[in-house]
Amino acid sequence: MTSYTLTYFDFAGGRGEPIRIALHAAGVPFEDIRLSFPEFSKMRQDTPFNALPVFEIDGAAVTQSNALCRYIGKMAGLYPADDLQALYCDEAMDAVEDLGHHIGQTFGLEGDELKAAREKLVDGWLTTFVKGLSALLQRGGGRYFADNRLTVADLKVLMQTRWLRSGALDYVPKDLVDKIAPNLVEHQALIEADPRVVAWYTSRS
Ligand SMILES: N[C@@H](CCC(=O)N[C@@H](CS)C(=O)NCC(=O)O)C(=O)O
Repeated sequence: MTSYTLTYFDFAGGRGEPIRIALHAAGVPFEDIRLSFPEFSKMRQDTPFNALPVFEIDGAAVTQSNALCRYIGKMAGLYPADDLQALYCDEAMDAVEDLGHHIGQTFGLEGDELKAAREKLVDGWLTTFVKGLSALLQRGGGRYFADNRLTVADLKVLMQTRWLRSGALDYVPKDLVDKIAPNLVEHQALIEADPRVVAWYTSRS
């Protein structure tokens, strides 16, 4: 039997969590390795791109979260078979990656520098991407990003919406998404209530 291991940080979000949920939805047993940031620092040079997630299939490492979402999404029935719907699914996932990249550029900043960078982000890329994702959701019919059903794109966007609304990002207003993209708030509730998502969190509790 093929063995699967996912190594990511110990929190329910980011690039790793959609992969965990999809693996669980696929009924694929996997070793869920969760690292603290100090633990990652010690082993980052041993990862292919000095980053997580790292997925291992029979011990062979594979990286890149969206590629992994597609691969496992296919196993779980969470990736569209139709090429156009697959394109829509990929587009939303890549937009989340770009948004994460812009937010990531403010990590490590402190004090006034952090404040200025985050405020610039809120007035710029963050608003652009939240509005853009909102428009993609609208194009998909308002409930899902692609294929009129749950796909890995919904899982990936859920992580981003949850993060932005959590208040965890200093100087990013918690209600930014609520104000400019209420359909993403409804989307968060819909995806969090999906039986496959609920089943993952039930399995963890
Ligand atoms: N393109 C990669 C990016 C991976 C990435 O940047 N991961 C972050 C965590 S979500 C990381 O490990 N960063 C390394 C660091 O901050 O040192 C992917 O999509 O998997």
